[in-house]
Amino acid sequence: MGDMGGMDMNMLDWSKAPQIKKGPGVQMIAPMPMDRTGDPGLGLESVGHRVLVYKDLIALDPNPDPRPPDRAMDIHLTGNMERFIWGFDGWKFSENPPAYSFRAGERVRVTLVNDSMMTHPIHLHGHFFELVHGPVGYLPRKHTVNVMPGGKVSFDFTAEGGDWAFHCHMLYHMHAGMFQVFKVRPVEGAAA
Ligand SMILES: [Cu+2]
Repeated sequence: MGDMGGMDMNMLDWSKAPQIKKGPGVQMIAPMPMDRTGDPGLGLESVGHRVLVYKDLIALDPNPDPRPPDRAMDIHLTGNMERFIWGFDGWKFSENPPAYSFRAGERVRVTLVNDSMMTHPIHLHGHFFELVHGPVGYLPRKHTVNVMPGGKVSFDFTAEGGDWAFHCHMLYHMHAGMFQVFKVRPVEGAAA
């Protein structure tokens, strides 16, 4: 019990991510999330042939908005495998979390941190975003990105006005709560 308690303490250090809502929907918080975009996917580590990885990608066309980000934010991919709860920052969508808010036209760097032991393909509607690696001006553009267990992925995007679904593309994770809204408003209505 003492040992287990110690392990739980180590895997659930809330100070690593103060924005996460505490509760049963969070089983662990990655103690040292790493950029794993150069790693082969799970199960492809020792297949005996070359495996393409995100770090191999380069955009064919110049990026349409090469501005550096105005601000940066982290979003944690959280879950509890035993209770089959999935979410973002400790919230299931059915708990009505506050939407992630943006101003139209702003350029934001989002870092996804995977606090679970599964890969999650995270999908944003209405946008292409640029993974933050590769030659400047030719960053790879995606609308979905796999985030490996204990991994983190950063992307930059230019917010387009509207309410946009943001969710894990494993639909049973989405239905279990891993869904949110990117709410993008004109500058005048930014406080709305
Ligand atoms: Cu998922």
